[in-house]
Amino acid sequence: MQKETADFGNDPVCLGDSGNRFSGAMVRDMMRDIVFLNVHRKYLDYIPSYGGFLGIYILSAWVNANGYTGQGFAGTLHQGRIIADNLCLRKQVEILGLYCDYANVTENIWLTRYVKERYGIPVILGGPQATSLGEDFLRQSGCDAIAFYEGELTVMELLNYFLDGAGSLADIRGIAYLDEHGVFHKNPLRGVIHNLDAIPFIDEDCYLIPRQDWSEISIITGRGCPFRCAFCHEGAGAKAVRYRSVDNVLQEIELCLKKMPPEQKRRILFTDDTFTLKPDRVKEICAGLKELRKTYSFFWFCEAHAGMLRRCPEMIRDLAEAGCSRIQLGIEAGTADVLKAYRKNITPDDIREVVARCRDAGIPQLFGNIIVGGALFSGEVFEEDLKFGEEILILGQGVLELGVVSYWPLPETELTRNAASYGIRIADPDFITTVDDFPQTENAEFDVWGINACVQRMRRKFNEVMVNMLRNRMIPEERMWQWIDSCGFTDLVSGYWQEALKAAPEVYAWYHLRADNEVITSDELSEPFESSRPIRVIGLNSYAEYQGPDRTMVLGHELTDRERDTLVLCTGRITAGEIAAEVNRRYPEDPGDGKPRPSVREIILKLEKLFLVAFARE
Ligand code: B12
Ligand code: SF4
Repeated sequence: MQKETADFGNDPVCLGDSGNRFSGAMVRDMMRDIVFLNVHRKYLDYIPSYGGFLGIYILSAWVNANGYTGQGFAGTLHQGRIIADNLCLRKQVEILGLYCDYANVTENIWLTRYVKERYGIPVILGGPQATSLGEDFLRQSGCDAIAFYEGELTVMELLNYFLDGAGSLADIRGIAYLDEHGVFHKNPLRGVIHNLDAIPFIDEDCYLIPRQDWSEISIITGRGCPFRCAFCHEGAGAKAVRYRSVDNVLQEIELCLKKMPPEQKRRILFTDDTFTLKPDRVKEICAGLKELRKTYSFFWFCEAHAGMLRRCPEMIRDLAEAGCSRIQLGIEAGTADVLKAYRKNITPDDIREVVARCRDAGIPQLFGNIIVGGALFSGEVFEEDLKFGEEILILGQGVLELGVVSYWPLPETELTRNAASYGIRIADPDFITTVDDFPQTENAEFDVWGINACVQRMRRKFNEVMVNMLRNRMIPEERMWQWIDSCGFTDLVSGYWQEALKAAPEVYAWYHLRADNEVITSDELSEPFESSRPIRVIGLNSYAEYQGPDRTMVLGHELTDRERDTLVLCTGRITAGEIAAEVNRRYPEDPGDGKPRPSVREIILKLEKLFLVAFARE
């Protein structure tokens, strides 16, 4: 029962600030048995929104379908605290259920203590990180029970116990708790749910705060993973793979599509680790998505195992034909030895082939991470990874982007358990020093700062490779058109390529002006070259620096004085013929240094090749 209460009648309680700030008044005014919170501190001015936080909403849907009422909320710890106050003061919740992953253990300890001390309601906790928590966590937080692995069945028994006094904690499988004498108990685990179709769909009632944005939905079509990757939580606690039926998945998608406002770009994210495990099933889902795309426009994204795509390349075609916009691929490393140590069941050649095949099939975006500071990491491995990353970026021709992450030693994984045999020393077992921004491992060659420097170097290098690809026209024109429409970037340009385009402003401006129909290329001129009006596409006051005779730097290009003056005259106000006359008037003499002197026409074409100049469309 709640210890402190306050009677606020039916008026909404606003414990937060007004305006755009988060306010408890947004919480639906109703009673519910359990509220699931997935909260993280807002670190680095960022909070992830991708992925749907399905666990807490699926649990809500499950309890709602089974005689209790439950709702979920994902956000910041601060918001979670406001919600807890709001609900507890108004007696609108009986139990709090917290989601815990590697990144929010201390937050959950704090929140549990806060709620227990102030309001005394039961607090239970589950989620991927729960498996590694036990007695210490229970004592530190005052949490009433930790639930391991899948939560649906366990949560029902916990609700029966806490709300209706039915059964006893000792009989609930898959939990740990302290009994009334403070003695720790860990009960036997329970089996997994086999019939995933029995799990109801998430609907509006599952949201504590009515969902404003229906433009993006996440769907998970199966659970478990047959692989045993040495760094992965799933790999460690691998569960039998189970699938929802294709009909069940498509039915949920269609229901969501109906809710999603057609004027917004609709996105569907498949969050399964194992979406591409069964080619026939992928084919069926793709056929269903193709059918749905006849009625609804939407983008969709999925995760894929490179080994599966390599073995069954027809899946890539199926995904592409069904309009898959982005595939997240487990790349992780660029050497066979490291991939083997990770038990990825793939080779660098598999990755190369999959990247090329996805590119050729027309998948617009591929994403993969390279892990720095993981298994067998050394200076040599780092150099190999750099080379491999550069190679596949070039191979991808703009389709692929690579994230660079430092290795996170997730608990219970093979790599964490046997870190030393992979050459890893875990620098901070308590995970205090990172908010997703700082390495947690060291090895014989690098301390954490050395690993940090490697992460930075690799990120810079990949950005540099991408910028060079843009400047050297290594991205097919059609892709550039897909990326840049007349209003700016389209949805089809990924974040890292956007960054690269920002670092090559002349390339962006050149394509943007062309997309806007303002300029054309020299190949498209219908009039004689001399009558064209060359026009520069970037501002000299931002990007040109005079460094002395015959050396003016423009975006990394060194221009001679004739080239520089030509660029200055390219404003679209005078023709190429007039520019040539003026430049030749200023530089009548051949310097006689024995080098062939380019004509002004050649200079203009060179400036065009460097993306500095285009031609005004009359
Ligand atoms: C989509 C996704 C994301 C999304 C959405 C996150 C989310 N929480 O849903 C985003 C991109 C935000 C994300 C971020 C991170 N993720 Co992530 N993510 C996933 C992914 C691929 C799918 C999640 C999902 O939808 N699962 C399906 C649902 C049904 O399962 P569930 O959420 O685990 O919930 C079930 C149980 O855990 C339990 N349960 C959950 N909560 C509760 C609460 C109570 C009270 C009870 C009783 C039970 C219970 O019951 C649920 C139903 O059975 C998983 C892999 C996976 N297969 O789960 C990784 C995974 C959860 N992510 C992981 C990690 C490490 C992270 C990050 C910490 C890493 C990082 N640096 O980015 C961040 C966390 C940042 C943050 N602030 O949230 C790890 C977690 C490992 C661990 N020990 O913590 C996983 C398991 C990946 C892996 N294989 O290693 N992730
Ligand atoms: S990394 Fe992916 S494939 Fe490997 S065990 Fe984890 S979920 Fe499975």
